Amino acid sequence: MERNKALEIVKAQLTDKRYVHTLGVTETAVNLAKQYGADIQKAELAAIFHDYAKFRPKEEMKKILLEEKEDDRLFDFHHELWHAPAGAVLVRREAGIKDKEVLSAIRWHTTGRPGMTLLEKIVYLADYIEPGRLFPGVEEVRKIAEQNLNQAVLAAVKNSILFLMGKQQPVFPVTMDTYNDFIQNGDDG
Ligand code: DGI
Ligand code: FE
Ligand code: FE
Repeated sequence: MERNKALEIVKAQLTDKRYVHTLGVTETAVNLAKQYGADIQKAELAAIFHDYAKFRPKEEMKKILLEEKEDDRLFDFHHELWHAPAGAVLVRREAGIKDKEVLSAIRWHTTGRPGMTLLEKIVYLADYIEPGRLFPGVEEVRKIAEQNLNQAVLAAVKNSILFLMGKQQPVFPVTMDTYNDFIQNGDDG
């Protein structure tokens, strides 16, 4: 799908603020794709659509996740986690995106997963470091991202877990699995 068409579709789904975030993620993902040798068009498309389902009603997302037999542990955790897997389904159904690599980068953009693909890492990291993000530690992750993709994703996952723990929030098991995978399998991926 052409960039402007994709942006037009996504804009209708999002608030202005979230759309600006999406533009930041897209620019960042394209730059990371160039730097790390990923498919630039796939990175751009996945980034544009990554938060497509962000404002869907909880009940609609739940229905989709049940229909698609998604991980039922999601229902025991905050519904913030649902927009990524529900988004991958909706982008396929409503926007007609068929590319499996693009859909999985959308699917895993919130928690990551063990054995992440290059494209999944790029969208995950771009979501974390896009220019509009201001949270503590983000500048450090931006610096690491210039040198080493895996180290940067690990730093982002670690910061996210520490942030949740700081608020005494539950951490979704797949987020922990992602962290463990990077720690145990090093930074050679
Ligand atoms: O959609 P964005 O705001 O751009 O970013 P995102 O898709 O990474 O979603 C972030 C939200 O999800 C944020 O409010 C924190 C929450 N989150 C991320 N990982 C976990 C989590 N919440 C819980 N409970 N557990 C997690 O592992
Ligand atoms: Fe998101
Ligand atoms: Fe996002």
